[in-house]
Amino acid sequence: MNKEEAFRLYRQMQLIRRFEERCAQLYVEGKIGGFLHLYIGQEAVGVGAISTLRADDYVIAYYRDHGYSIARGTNIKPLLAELCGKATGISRGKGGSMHFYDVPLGNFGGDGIVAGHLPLAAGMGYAIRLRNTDQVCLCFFGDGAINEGAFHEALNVSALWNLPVVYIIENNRYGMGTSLDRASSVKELHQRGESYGIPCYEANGMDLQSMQKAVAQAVELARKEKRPTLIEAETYRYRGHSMSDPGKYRSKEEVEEMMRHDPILKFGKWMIDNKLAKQADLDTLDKDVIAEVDEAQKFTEESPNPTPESLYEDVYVKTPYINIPGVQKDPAWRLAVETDRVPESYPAFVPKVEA
Ligand SMILES: Cc1ncc(C[n+]2csc(CCOP(=O)(O)OP(=O)(O)O)c2C)c(N)n1
Ligand SMILES: [Mg+2]
Repeated sequence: MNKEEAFRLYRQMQLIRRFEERCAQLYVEGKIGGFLHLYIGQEAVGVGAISTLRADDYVIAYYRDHGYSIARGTNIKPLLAELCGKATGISRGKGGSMHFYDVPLGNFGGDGIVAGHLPLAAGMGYAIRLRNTDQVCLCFFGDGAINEGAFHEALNVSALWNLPVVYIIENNRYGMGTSLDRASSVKELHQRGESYGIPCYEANGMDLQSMQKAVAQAVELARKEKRPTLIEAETYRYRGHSMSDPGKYRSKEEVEEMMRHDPILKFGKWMIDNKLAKQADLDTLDKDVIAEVDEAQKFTEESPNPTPESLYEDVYVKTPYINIPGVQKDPAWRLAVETDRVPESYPAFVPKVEA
């Protein structure tokens, strides 16, 4: 790895860390509502994996999704604005923490249903086959997803139809609060791929280069031979499952021990040992990253809230079918009824509008 690439990846990991720390602060201040799942501790998985992709490849992920967007190159301004429910957010303030999307960058977002997006990843792999391109889809999920039926269905069909999808388990040892030891009969999670005849690799998710090596092999296999792969990345989350989790299911000592293997410190040390950087360079970079997060916060604070009208936009169920008592009195609803287009195939429906 050359110096420029090392700095680029180090910066991405550090930006994720500082972004997430700021999110935690804004959540405590009541500026971020809803769920908030932080990626602190797991940065090397997303950054290492995504660094092996081409610009036209696809990413799809679960709800702990902030890191992938940053690694894919989305500016953090619309990301922070999304978390604060602002109209300038990446999903117009309506998705929040679990739904960062950036389709022009090939990022098909985070999904709140555990394993719900694995069949979607298989579908994306199928679309690649139909179009006959050599793109690849990376699909990230937690260790909690591997006992869901959707995991098995997606892996089976991916093997059967030769779909170019790389499935990456982020094994951080816990689901919401249940340890993997209590939830999984097989502890070596990558072995699950063997039941479907899928090549499987293990990677150290606390080590950026270990991630790159494993995912690069899998991406090559997907691109050249249209074969799926299952990768298990061993990692750890430092914070609770979400902001409301006091983390009573694990000891302080365990968390402290894992923090000694911090992926950012490890990669920084590697850069210094290999004369790619001095500590002072990394300190300057950190200041620069914090300034970028400050800017994003300023942008967010100055951004408008979504308008009431926008409640009726971006929804599948067209407005006449939204049946909220008294909604007809809302001028925004009336406007939406006048302008919204209901597909002709829908049964005729005349909303009752009170005079
Ligand atoms: C189908 C389904 N079941 C249950 C939940 C509730 N739930 C949300 S996150 C979670 C734990 C998932 O843990 P894991 O996959 O290991 O991801 P991690 O949070 O550790 O990154 C559960 C059970 C859900 N969102 N979807
Ligand atoms: Mg987990």
